[in-house]
Amino acid sequence: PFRRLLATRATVLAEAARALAGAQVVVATALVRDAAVLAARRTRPPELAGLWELPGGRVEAGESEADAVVRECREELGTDVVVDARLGTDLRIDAGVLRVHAAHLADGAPGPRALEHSGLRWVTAAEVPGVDWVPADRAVVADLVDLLRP
Ligand code: DCP
Repeated sequence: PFRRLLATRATVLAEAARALAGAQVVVATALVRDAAVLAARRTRPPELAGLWELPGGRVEAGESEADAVVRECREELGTDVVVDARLGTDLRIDAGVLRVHAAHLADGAPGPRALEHSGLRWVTAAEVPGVDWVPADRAVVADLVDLLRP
């Protein structure tokens, strides 16, 4: 427990340092429904096209990470989500730092549609490791499996 506490504090400090350095934050959404998470197939850039991601995008100025998750899900999936807990730690990507947030569909919200992706699929815990994820998202596979386990 003590080593875990130290590791947790180191992670918090590293995140604070990156925030002070002004790294661009990109949010990704682990949208969960019926013990499955939504994977979305990217269309760009060429090196990521065809690979699957947790949908999301850049946090804009004056926006919280949760606001950005809600906005990106409206833009990309045409639906309303409620943001739950952070999942995993900061992931370094070329664009800055990627932070995953778990979420669920808001009451009465329509099912997601691929408005900006070339496909959507609901993935169970058993299927998560076999998905052809974009490199950054592959790092949260274990956390996704834990999240989806009953
Ligand atoms: N990214 C990722 N994994 C995700 C989501 C995003 O690795 N689950 C990466 C891919 C991009 C960067 O983050 O390099 C930004 O993502 P998007 O292109 O989806 O974000 P935006 O649409 O906000 O950016 P822009 O319109 O500027 O391309």
